Amino acid sequence: MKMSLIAGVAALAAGAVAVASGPEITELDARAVEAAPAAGERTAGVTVKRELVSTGLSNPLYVTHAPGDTSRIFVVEQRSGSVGRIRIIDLATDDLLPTPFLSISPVGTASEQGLLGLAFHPDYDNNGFFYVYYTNSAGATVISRFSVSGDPNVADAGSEQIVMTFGQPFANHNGGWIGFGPDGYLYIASGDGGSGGDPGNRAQNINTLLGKMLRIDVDGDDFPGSSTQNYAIPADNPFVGIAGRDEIWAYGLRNPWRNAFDRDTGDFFMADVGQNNWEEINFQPADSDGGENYGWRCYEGNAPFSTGGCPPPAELEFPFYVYSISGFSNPNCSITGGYVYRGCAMPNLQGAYFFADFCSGFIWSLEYDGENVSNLVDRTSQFTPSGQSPQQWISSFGEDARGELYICYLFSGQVWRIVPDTTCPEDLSGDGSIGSADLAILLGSWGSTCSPADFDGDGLVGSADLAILLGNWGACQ
Ligand SMILES: [Ca+2]
Ligand SMILES: [Ca+2]
Ligand SMILES: [Ca+2]
Ligand SMILES: [Ca+2]
Repeated sequence: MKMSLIAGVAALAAGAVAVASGPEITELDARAVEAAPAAGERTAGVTVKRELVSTGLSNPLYVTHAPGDTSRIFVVEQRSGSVGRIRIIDLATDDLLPTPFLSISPVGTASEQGLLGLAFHPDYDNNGFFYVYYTNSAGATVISRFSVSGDPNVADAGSEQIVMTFGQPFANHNGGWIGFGPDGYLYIASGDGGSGGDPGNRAQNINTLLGKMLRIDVDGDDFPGSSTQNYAIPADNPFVGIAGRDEIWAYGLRNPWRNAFDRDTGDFFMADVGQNNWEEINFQPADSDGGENYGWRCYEGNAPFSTGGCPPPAELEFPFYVYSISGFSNPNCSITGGYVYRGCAMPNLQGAYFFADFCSGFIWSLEYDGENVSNLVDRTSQFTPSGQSPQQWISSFGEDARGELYICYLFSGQVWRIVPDTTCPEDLSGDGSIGSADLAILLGSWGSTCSPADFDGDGLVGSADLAILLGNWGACQ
């Protein structure tokens, strides 16, 4: 009986889709859109909450996905003992697979050392290559390529090829984020080498790889005589042909802890951890030629830190957003950069850049268009159960293939998902009931692979979602 009902509903849907572009449906759709908040208030007006995805991880500090793979996310575990691991979560069930995708041992075990970054090759589907950033047992940075095995859920542990390695004078400020840009090149955040105050003045020194955003071409090898340098230099890197290391894309960074390209615009957001007073977010527009000096050790945020021998302020790129960590009982200590939301579940949240503070667990979002910050929202309470303190130790955000966002909590070993704060997800029009306006929206997105009308989360708007909507017809409960 139930099956025939669903089949009947599907047939109804198929018939309705044929007229989905007709005047009546279009009008309903337009009305539904008009009911949504105005563009300038969209992201600020959207409330979200978190949903537990997985627990029991060992110091999770990154979540990412393979290109186009909507079925899984990959979680980076910094270390358990001296073993750094990559774990897989099956998004159909949110189950954490018991067998790691990859284990790397030994990794450094002091301070901020361990497995810190992961990025899949843009052509992973065909070549099976992915890249990791870790500090080894000597504390040095290693960026390596591995390959997937015949089992898509297990990497070939023997496939390591070192791409690049460089020393780290101290155990902190290793950077560790890596990611492919829209240009197909691998970007690498290195950190200033550590201690405090950049005692070696490395971030401002264009002859060292520390304190930088690097940019390399992993598909070439400009160093055929070296087994530990397996990359090429993009010809348009800013220091090619002039003084300075050719790998450098931008400099003057202290410990850029989590960076992201806006997957829609290509703009680059770099969150740089401050020393004692200011946390900052830096911006690089998609059309940048690179070479920016983001100012560290000369400036912390917008405040002079140690300006001896520094270029004039006009030659520096200052952050577009800062917040204070100084002062008695200030709970904030260290920024954790996130992502510009471009997911499917919350269309009105498009364009909101999420970030957090590691120590306080505070979470904010804002919009930035390259000139102005708008719609800054402290979302901490949206992620905090009533009567509790904010959960601390946010080590990273992460993004799945659809653009939905995740939050990693380092010491509690948890990964959470950011989801719409609604008890009535079928009320697509937001008018408080489930009815014809919602049906029109669903039918208008029939077959879509990216829509809030995908209620069952299978990646497609279809008959199962229609059945859910019809089954809940009426007032939101
Ligand atoms: Ca080589
Ligand atoms: Ca050069
Ligand atoms: Ca409705
Ligand atoms: Ca669906």
